[in-house]
Amino acid sequence: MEDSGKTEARSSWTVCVPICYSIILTGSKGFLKTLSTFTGDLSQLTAPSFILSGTSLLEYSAYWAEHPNLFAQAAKESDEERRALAVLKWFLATLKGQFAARNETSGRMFSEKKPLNPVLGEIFHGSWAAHGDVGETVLLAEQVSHHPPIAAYKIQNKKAGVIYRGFNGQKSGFTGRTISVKQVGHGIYHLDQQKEDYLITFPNLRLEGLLFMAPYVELSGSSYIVSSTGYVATIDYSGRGWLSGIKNSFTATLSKESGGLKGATLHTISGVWTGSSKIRNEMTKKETPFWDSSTNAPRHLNVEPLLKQERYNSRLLWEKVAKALAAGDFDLAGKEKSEIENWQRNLRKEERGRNEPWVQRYFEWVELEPISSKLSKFLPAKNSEESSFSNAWIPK
Ligand code: HCR
Repeated sequence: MEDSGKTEARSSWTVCVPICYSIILTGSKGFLKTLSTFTGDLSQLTAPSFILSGTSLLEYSAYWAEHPNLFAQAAKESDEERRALAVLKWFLATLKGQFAARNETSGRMFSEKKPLNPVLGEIFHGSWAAHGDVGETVLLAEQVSHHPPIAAYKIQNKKAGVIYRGFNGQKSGFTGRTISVKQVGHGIYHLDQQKEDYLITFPNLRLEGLLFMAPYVELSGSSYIVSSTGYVATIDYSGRGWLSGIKNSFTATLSKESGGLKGATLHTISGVWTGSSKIRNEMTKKETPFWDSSTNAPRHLNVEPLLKQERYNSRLLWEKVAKALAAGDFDLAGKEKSEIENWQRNLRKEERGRNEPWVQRYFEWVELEPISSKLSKFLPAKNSEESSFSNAWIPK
């Protein structure tokens, strides 16, 4: 009996491996051709069916609060420096979800997938239940632009008096081997009681593994968290690098800006954002563990049942496409997707005919946003010049 099981297993491997590889190779040939003509708009990139995800990109805003206790922690700290460190820890803890978790859950071969491109006005609502002394955390995200794709979001923990709002788009280019993605937008983390704000900038990323049809994300460059109390956190990312780099490593420093000058480094945090990191107090030289992504699982996000959702809610909107993709019925997925796209195209046409452009429901575009423009002057010159921090999508 045992033997026949083995033979069966062996024969299914011998059949599956060449078939799987030929599917991948055939797919990859066309895909590589598509990549060579890539215009820079990721949402328009045609990817092979087996790397299509049934999740809308709008849902990614939930990664910001997968650790609700860290999201609310700064509000509980009694001094400014500890609050700045708490915000930095929360930010670092979001990275694994945002940039690596999908690879780990979907296996080696079918790693990062292409998310669904949200429609204009799409809404994603979710919440994390209260636990311990951490109150409920609520997320509201809206797709505020379709061309180019831009998502705006607000995450709030009323009990702690914490609100995070941000907006996010992407600019990308193909370098011949990788797709480089510059994240456009920024976030503001606000503490009600302390009346403090933290400007958060986003890291750039590279999509690697494209030639092997197993895309994964690597972060590069630096991102910053600038506080209205003068603390500045600089996070430097390095990918695997072909010499000695460790995958997903980073070094972050916290200093206090004074009189327009960057102060001495107070703390250095280093490690791997998908794993563990440690913090060194630069005054005492003492090192202690900081955060471990591999032992702190994200908390469950609650989303209203489909029956209660409105047409524009992500899960209901994409339900049929997601189901077809999950069942491997790519023709049906394509048909359902086209139906949504055509519906949207007609809506835009009608709006143009009536000369009544779409009005966003929960967010508005402001040309002069006092908080981020004030804080951005503490960013390193190159960074503050590159993007405008005075424009933002903010909650209405
Ligand atoms: C690049 C990406 C879409 C954008 C995703 C963003 C930048 C969106 C905002 C979130 O806050 C953070 C974030 C995390 C994701 O890692 C990043 C996605 C990774 C892949 C996806 C591409 C559009 C996928 C293309 C895959 C093709 C080439 C096969």
